[in-house]
Amino acid sequence: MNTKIMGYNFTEILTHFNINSGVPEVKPFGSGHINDTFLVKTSAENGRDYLLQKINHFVFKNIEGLMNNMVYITNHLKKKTIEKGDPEKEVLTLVECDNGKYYYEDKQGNYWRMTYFLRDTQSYDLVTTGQQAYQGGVAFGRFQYLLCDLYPGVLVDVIPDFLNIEKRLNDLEKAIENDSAGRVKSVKHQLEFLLSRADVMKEILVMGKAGVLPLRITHNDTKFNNILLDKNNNIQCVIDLDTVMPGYVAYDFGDAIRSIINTAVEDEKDLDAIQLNIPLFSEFTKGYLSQTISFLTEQELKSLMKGVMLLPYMQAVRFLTDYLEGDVYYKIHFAKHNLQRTLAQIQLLKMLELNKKELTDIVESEWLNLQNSLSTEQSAQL
Ligand code: ADP
Ligand code: GN1
Ligand code: MG
Repeated sequence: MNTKIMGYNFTEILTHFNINSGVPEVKPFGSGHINDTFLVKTSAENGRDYLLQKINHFVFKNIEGLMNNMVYITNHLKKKTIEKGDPEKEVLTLVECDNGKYYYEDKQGNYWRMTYFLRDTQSYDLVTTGQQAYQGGVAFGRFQYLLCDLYPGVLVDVIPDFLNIEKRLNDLEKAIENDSAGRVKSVKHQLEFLLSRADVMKEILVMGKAGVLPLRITHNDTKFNNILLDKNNNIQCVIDLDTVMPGYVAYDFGDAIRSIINTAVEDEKDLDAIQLNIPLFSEFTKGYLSQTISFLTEQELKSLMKGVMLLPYMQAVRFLTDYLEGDVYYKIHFAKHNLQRTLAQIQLLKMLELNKKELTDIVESEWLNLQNSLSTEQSAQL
């Protein structure tokens, strides 16, 4: 077994998880920006494979709270899935450790957790087909639906104010003031662009604080690569549950659209390649509303487009803050990676601003279509 990758002693780490692994092969996996993920391929006959993750405890300061959330959520989802589906395929399964917990702290103070690896699944950084987009909508809509009977306060706020734009803008202001990496003067235009939109981007927060939008349990990291599709490109499982906590539905809708509607990747260098794939927007919306129509309020429906504008904006603010702070939060793969990510998100926002009316009309018409077909179904049953 390749016991040492990146300096971690996997032989030791794996002994603490309740698995029958034979002599496993461990290799880095996935393209996330925060945690370190490894595929553990076992040599046991017909053995299960596992996904081992080192949780980034600089980002997630309350590991116990985070893991309690994850256990709570996966148990709830499994209970809800058991009647009609296969909980082991459709919901992440955590592996217990020899300390009775679902995470292990190694001697270096790193935190590890493990889930069953879901075979024959695929995650995508870029969405290309209407079916994928529709299934993404079903996945995140159903996720919210299955959790909407829970009181949001049962979960710990794993990162307080995670998607609070006011807080993110304050962080940006502090980064400008400190200018610790000496980069502020090189991003004057980007700062102007972002700061000029600060007020309008606070609308969801204002509506939430006023009680117009209900707090629900939301995923809060609905990038498309946080769902697994099966061989036929149908939804199998929503993953990356670290940030599941109280939030507004528009956050999940907006962040998913951010990764679906863009014809290019999140950090695209060629800004002309960043165009909108509007048919994918319609498909995602159709799938999302099909699962959420039973509980979404009218105000929540109206807030969805605000989320579509807010999430690329917030991401640009976060990437730029990290760039100004000297790249301390997101993993980067080259020197100006956070700047390139910022530019790409700003470009995406510009495209969304140009097409806002068309997108707003689509949300409305998909909603009406769905309501019409539901009432036709109901009258046919009478
Ligand atoms: P990160 O926080 O680093 O984004 P994720 O939990 O999203 O970590 O996992 C990274 C990648 O690993 C995912 O995009 C997906 O491709 C893959 N993955 C995660 N969990 C599983 C699983 N249980 N089975 C199969 N693949 C998985
Ligand atoms: C991070 O871990 P990953 O790559 O799924 C980040 C998200 C951002 C995303 C941008 C805890 O998600 O909030 O939207 O990068 N996660 C955290 O790609 O900050
Ligand atoms: Mg992820």
